[in-house]
Amino acid sequence: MHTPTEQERETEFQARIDRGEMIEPKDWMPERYRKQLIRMMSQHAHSEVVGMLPEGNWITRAPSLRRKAVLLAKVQDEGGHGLYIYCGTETLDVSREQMIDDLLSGKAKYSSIFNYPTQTWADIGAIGWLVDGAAIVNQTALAKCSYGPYSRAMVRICKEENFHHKQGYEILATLMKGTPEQRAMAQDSMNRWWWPSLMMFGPSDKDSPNSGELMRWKVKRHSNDDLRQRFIDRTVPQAENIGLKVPDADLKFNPETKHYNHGEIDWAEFYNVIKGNGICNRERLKARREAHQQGAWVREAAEAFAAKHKENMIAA
Ligand code: FAQ
Repeated sequence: MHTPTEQERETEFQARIDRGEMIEPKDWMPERYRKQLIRMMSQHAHSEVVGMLPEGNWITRAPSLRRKAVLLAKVQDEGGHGLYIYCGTETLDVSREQMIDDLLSGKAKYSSIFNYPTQTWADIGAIGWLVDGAAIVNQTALAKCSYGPYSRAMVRICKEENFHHKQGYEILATLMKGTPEQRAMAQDSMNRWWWPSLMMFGPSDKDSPNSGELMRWKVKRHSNDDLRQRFIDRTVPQAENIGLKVPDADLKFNPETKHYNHGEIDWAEFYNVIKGNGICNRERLKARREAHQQGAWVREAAEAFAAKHKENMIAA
């Protein structure tokens, strides 16, 4: 019987992708596909977990019991998303320990957006509305990606992100109906979070080294710039609806393309943040390292419990 060569396997793999078939953990896949997915999915999981920090910062200061309950639920959801995506990544034969080590050593990235500080309550609104809004646009596309476990994780996560998005918008809409100080606080928050939210979609297409490969394998279904444009087009009318001004002097609706033209993104700022030099990079990693150390006893206890359980099973 003919044993397929590496080349033949890759050709068949690409044909499966082109036919729109889903790739599952036990299927053959090129090593590069596996590596790219581990990189992207683990970074995504890290983003969810590190993303709990800026919002967690406001749980004790939420302005009412209702706001506090909603924020607590949201932050817990993000932790759950992280665990869910870590599990999905483990199906690619990488251990949780390895992924966490890569985060804590600074080898693996997490989203640039979580290196900005939450200075006011309005920032909690901006994160829900803009950051979760951007995440939804990106993740709705990823829900149609070629890797089964990632695609299915995204379907569930997007449902929860929609709730996050609405609660964020409601916070800002409420502030915009408030006193002049509250309106100013909401606008200030919009001014600080708008551009970093656009950067969440990654570098412009011409400078995105991974996009070509990821799009050929249908991991990415749309380019960074296309998703960014989709986010802008749906978010600008929402801002106008509650009286917020988008901080972009060049923003203008183009009736021919039916899209908003927008100003130049400060890519120097983006690269500075992803290199580790943003306002909160060091603080975020320090918090994660401490949390990991403080959680050591939980991991040890869980392992001891699992070992005991196994012993009992064997004895029975
Ligand atoms: N931040 O070649 P590309 C959320 C890196 S979830 C940091 O275009 P790619 C929920 C990129 O890794 C938010 N690094 O890369 C929530 C690469 O470096 P590498 C997270 C970035 O992978 C809400 C290099 O630049 N979502 O927010 C960023 O094709 C509220 C070249 O870039 C995901 O991770 C960035 N923004 O496209 C939680 C979604 N952009 O790895 C709490 C999954 C680029 O080669 C509260 N990921 N880089 O060293 C993706 O869709 C893609 O990975 C992109 C980047 C679009 C982020």
